[in-house]
Amino acid sequence: MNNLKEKLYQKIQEHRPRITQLLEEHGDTVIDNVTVAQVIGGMRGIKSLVTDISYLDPFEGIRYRGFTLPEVLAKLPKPDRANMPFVEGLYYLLLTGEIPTKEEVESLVVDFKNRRVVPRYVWDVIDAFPSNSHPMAILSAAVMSLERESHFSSNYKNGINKMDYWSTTYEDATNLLAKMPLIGAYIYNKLYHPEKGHRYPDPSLDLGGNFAYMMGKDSPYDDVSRMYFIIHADHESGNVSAHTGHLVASSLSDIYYATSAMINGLAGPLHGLANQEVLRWLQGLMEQMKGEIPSEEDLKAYVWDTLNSGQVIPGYGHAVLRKTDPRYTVQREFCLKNMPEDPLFKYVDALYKVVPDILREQGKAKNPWPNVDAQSGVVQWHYGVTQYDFYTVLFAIGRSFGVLSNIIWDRALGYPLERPKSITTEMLEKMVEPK
Ligand code: AMX
Repeated sequence: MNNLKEKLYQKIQEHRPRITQLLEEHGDTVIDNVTVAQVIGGMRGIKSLVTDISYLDPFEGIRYRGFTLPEVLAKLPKPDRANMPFVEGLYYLLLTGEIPTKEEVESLVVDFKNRRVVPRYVWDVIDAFPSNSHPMAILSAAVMSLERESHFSSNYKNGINKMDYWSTTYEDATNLLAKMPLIGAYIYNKLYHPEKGHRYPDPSLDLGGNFAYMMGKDSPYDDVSRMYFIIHADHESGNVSAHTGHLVASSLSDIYYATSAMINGLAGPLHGLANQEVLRWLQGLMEQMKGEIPSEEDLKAYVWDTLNSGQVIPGYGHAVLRKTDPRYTVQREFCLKNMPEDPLFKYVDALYKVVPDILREQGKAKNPWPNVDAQSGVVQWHYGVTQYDFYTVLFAIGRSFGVLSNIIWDRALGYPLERPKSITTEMLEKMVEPK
């Protein structure tokens, strides 16, 4: 076992009795009530999932294993001359709850490199897609094609012990995470730069650095990649992508099935696709302005036009958050430091000053503040990734770290098949009838 897997095993052994004790001593204790509005309204806020990987406070935003994003970015070891940490170190943190030393991360970086060879048939699957396919559809299929590599599935067929499910799941998850950036870069080059061809990985580089290299991007795009993958990694368990991954894996489908499914959920415009929607919306504004700098009145009119035509303002609002998303803030600070004069960034910043008031005045959105997606595309655009269909692929690579860490722990703690109860509308009506 490598040092991360050993440490993880130790943490699993320590954690298992806590779940057993909760179930045995408090299995019938009520911790939440459910309202009609929650049942009809997408189960908002019902406490019905457990995860220790991350927690989303409505006012503070996400914490990974108790650490805020600025703390994660400050504490995790960084490659030499980089300003953003190793993504591999984040995986260590998500799985164990501990900040790794630089030596521990460097050994994990080597492990990731050893796992990143992508079988030839995956490139064939990607190449078979028409060039006008959405990159998320291609990514999902590419991940799915790797299913035949699953150690969990082959061991399950041979009657593996339940207590060891986590171990083969760890192998599958780490193998897939090491390959995902290569698959993402291959899709990017195939769709948008077929003339340049495929770049082979650089054995000297960490995950983020190699992704930038394979995308054909110079520094600081390596740091952009590290930042991007880290801030998108997890947002507790109830969001569509994380929940889908957990749900599918709960039937003991292996992580290839579960990851492909979570990618499909992320591809919706209310979730991961919102970052491409933001760019499309900003472009619309820029076209309308014909190169002129918009006044505050122009911006307000554009926002109201969008709302009055029955559309949402992309990049604003959130199902749980009730403040500006710290993932927005991390990227804003990156922009202020590295690209303050970028025209799109200036638009985004100017909109930040008018959108929240307008959403409050309209009175529908429970959260008028920007979410992660209001900034993400702008950073990518600045560094030449202008094909905004691709942005959700970057989100998916990052999100896989959280989803897969969760699934490894689900297996370790023996969480069962997910099976909530549904009822009919008539039953609901009867339940609320005055007695
Ligand atoms: N612009 C306009 N209206 C908005 C809005 C926005 N940004 N956010 C919410 N609303 C509206 C909803 O459409 C809903 O209207 P309805 O009553 O007519 O159906 C009403 O406000 C109440 O919605 P809510 O409870 O505040 O939000 P929600 O939990 O139902 O949905 C979200 C959350 C993110 C889907 C929603 O805010 C939205 O559509 N935002 C724009 C898309 C976006 O940025 N998505 C990215 C989210 C982050 C992520 O997952 N990547």
